[in-house]
Parts: sequence; C-alpha cells; structure tokens
Amino acid sequence: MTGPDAASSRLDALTSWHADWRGLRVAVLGLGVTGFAVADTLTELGAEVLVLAPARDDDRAKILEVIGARLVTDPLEQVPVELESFDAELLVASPGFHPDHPVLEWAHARGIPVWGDIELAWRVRDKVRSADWMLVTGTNGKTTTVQLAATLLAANGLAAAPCGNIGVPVLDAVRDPGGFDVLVVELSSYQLHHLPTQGPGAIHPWASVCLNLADDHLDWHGTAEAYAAAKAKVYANTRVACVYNRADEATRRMVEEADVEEGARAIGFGLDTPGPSDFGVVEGILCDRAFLEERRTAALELVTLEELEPLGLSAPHVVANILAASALARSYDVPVPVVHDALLGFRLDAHRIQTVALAGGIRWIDDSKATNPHAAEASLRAFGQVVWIVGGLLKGVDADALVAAHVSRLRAAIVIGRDRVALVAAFGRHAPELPLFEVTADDTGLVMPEAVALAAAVAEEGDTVLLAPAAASMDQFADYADRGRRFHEAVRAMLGGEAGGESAEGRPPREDG
Ligand code: UMA
Repeated sequence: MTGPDAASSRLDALTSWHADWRGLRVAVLGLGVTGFAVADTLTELGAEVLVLAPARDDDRAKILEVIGARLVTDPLEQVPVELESFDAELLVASPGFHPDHPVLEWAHARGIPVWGDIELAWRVRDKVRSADWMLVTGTNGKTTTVQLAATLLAANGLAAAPCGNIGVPVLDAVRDPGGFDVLVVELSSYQLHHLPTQGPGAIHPWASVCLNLADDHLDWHGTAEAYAAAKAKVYANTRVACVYNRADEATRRMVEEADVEEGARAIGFGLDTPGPSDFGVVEGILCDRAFLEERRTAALELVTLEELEPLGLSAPHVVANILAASALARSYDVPVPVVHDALLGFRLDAHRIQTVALAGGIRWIDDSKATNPHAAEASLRAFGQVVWIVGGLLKGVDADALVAAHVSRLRAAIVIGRDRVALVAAFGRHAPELPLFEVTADDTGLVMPEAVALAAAVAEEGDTVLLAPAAASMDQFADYADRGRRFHEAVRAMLGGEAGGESAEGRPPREDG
C-alpha cells in the first residue's frame, strides 16, 4: 500500500505512546502553549517536526532547536515553501487558528489529516498510566467547574489534574511523570471543532458536561449553529455520565442526540427541585438525586446555600457550576461528606465576581472574566442597583438583548473599548434616559482610571460598581486578568486608605465583603 491510504492506515495505528511514531512527518501550526507542547511531545516520540509560527524568536523558538524540531517563521498568509516540500503526513493545528486559515485549507485540499492537540493527547494518554477523562465545555463557567471537579476528586485521595483550555495543555498532564487517575479537561469550542467523534482519535470520556450555550466566538465559527455543533461533540462516546443543564434546553438536546456508550446516564443539574437522576436545590439545600439507589424517593444533601454564602459561592451561576462539578465527582464515587467539606474549602479565582472594595456604601466588583454577554448577564443578575462598566472586543456577538434586559437595574453605564459604537447605539435604543459615559482614553494605563473616576462620580450609597465587560479585553489590555488588575489598581488609587476587599492577586474575598 502506498500514497494516502498507507499514510492514513499508519495514523490509524498511532493510538498509544508506545506505537511507532518514529520518522512521522508532522507539521505543527502555531507556537503558543499548545504548539510547543505538541512539538515537544512529537520530537520525544521520534517524529520529524516542522513548526510554522510567524515571527517567533522567543525562548520557545530557541528550545525547538535543542529538541530537534525545525521552525519556519514566514508569514502564513500563504503556504510557506518549506511546508510544500516537507511532504507532511499529518498537521497538528493550535486551537486559535481559524478553520479556513490558508494553511488548513491547503492541508484539506491535499488530503493531509488535521488533528488538534487534544486528539494527540488522547492517543498518547498511556505514557505513564491511562487516566479517566472528564470533559467540560460550555459558554461560561468552564474554568470554575473544572477547578471544582478536580478539587472534589483530589479531596477523595485521587490524583486529579485540571487541564486543557484552562491553561495547562493536556499533553503536559499526560506526560507528567507522576501520572494521574483522572484528568478534568476544559475544552474550548475551538478544540472541540478539531476533535473526531469516531475512529481511533475519538475520546471516550468517563463523564462529560456542556454547562450552557449562548452565542460566543461567532467570528471564529461563522454561525451559532456551527458553534453549537462543536460544543455538542463533548458528549460523544461518554461511558458513565452525560451531565447537562436543565435550564438550557440546547444542552439536553445535545445529550439526546449524542452517540454514547451503553449504560451511560443523562444527569441533569439546575437551581430548581431535582427529579430522579438530577442534581438541584430544595429549600436552600444543594442535592444529589442521581447517585443513590433510592433516587425515586430520596436525595442526598451536599451543602446549603447558607454555608456557601459567606464563601462568595452563592451567586446562581456559581451554584450551577457547583452542582455540575458535584455531578462529575459523584459519578466517580466521591462520597457526599467529602464533597461537602471540599466545597467549604473552595475559593473562586481572581477576576470572577471579586469584591475589590467596599467604601462609602458602594461595592466595587471585578468580573473581568465576563468576556461575553452570557457571562455578564449572570453577573448583572447577582446585584441590585448597578453602575456598569462594559465594552471591549465583542467578537461578532450582539449585546442588544443584554442591554435591553438589564436597563431597570442600571444607575449608569460606562462604555470602554476601542469600538464603542454598537454598545452606545444599544443603550440609545433601550435606555435613552440612562446616564451614559464613554471612556475615550485609549492608552492601556488610562482606561481604568478614567472609568473608575466616572463611576465614582455617579454611584450612590447602596450601589454596586460592576466591571462585567461582556466582551474580550485584547483591544486595550493584555488579557482579562490585566484588565481586572488595572481595575483593582484604579479603584485602590482612587479610594486610598478607604478600600476594603482584597488585592487582584490575593484569594477572592467573601461576597459580603
Ligand atoms: N496564531 C497565528 N495565527 C492565527 C492564530 C494563532 O499566528 O491565525 C499564533 C498565535 O499568535 C500564537 C500561536 O499561534 O502565537 C498559537 O496560539 P493559540 O491562539 O492557538 O493559543 P495557545 O497559546 O496555543 O493557547 C491555547 C488556547 N488559546 C486559544 O484557544 C486562543 C488557550 O486558551 C489554552 O489555555 C491553551 O491553548 C492550552 O490548551 C485561552 C483562550 O483564550 C485561555 N481560549 C479561548 C477562550 O477560553 O475563550 C478559546
């Protein structure tokens, strides 16, 4: 056998770290966190690696030379000649590359298979010992849920690693010399887009969850349908538990339509009373009505809202994340008392509904992590009268409905971001009377001081000043953490000694300050 058939049967056989990867010619697209982990893994396996990363001369680029991978730094608007002559048998793309990037289109036209890093990680997962995988996706709450689930599993003595889109490539977790029992893998829609649901590269997870579905990343996926189709892949081949959101019909449909393994159960979570096989809330108590024999007549009590409140964990969307993570942990037999105690020790990361300061009866909240309207919606719902700092890169998403739905709770809106036109127009349509301020400063160091000064001038006792931009940060900041940090600095500089709350780097404070 020669040609594409031989190449494809060689790839089909590559389903283990211990398979023969030697000499396989692989082009790697991108040299961020993912591209580096991919190149490092493949050279360790003996493959011949060509990395394509325009204008790279940083530490990663230097290490490539040491590990024996070649680097091409030509611009990628057209296919570099080195790639043409490399005769790649496989291309592994970093998640940020758009599906119709010229290099990906070129590969498709030539029949060169394209994998993502997640498929590669799944195929080589037996390097140390094969962990069970739990997959987490959704528009919002992924990172918190992944951290929660890993915390609950670890509390039961399991070696559990949070990884994936959360920032640690799954390939790094798979190659960790200590090995893991469970990997809790956060998957972005970009990573899911590249995943096959059948064949030797398809993941067979222990459990999986799509937390919610709202418009996001439409500039990348093209349509809301394509975005939803990518997210739905998370449930394919699930072995034990498909966890879905009872309040989000789209996630239920994904489970109904998924091809799962015999015996896998659908487990719903929601803030209302759970049915049998569900997680939910009854009279302020978070309950498991899924993983017990007598689920028709009884439920197990996990934790109460009263216990979560002082920990800053009682906002409705956080409770939903807790229920989803508990479902994942309970599917792996973590006992209820262990779940209870571990939840009480958990704290949210910085920039997720974090109280920055309480001064003069005004609460300053940093939810810089609210990078799309769906996340900002959850944030706005958690507060009463709000001075809202909003705006940034909208990523092709329409914020009109969000503005319309929350007019009544707004004292004022302060619009940041390089392109403010769409947001200002939305406020004009739905809240023409609302005091509206535009931050015209564009210098990274000046945006937050101006926004904070405007907010301070308009906020009244009892109000919350809420940074929940509903947009990505990269037009004016390095990332959402940078945006949040600068908000903290500006608030603290303005309040001087008056500020209560915690630093951007510290553990998040209690919601009640
Ligand atoms: N690049 C190009 N051209 C492109 C796209 C990317 O030259 O068209 C370059 C980038 O400048 C970068 C490299 O290629 O130098 C690879 O970048 P990448 O964008 O694929 O990112 P990585 O550094 O590999 O990080 C990725 C995820 N980033 C994205 O999906 C955009 C990280 O998620 C993830 O933590 C990491 O893999 C490990 O799995 C970040 C993210 O923003 C946090 N995710 C988005 C989100 O959560 O909304 C999806």
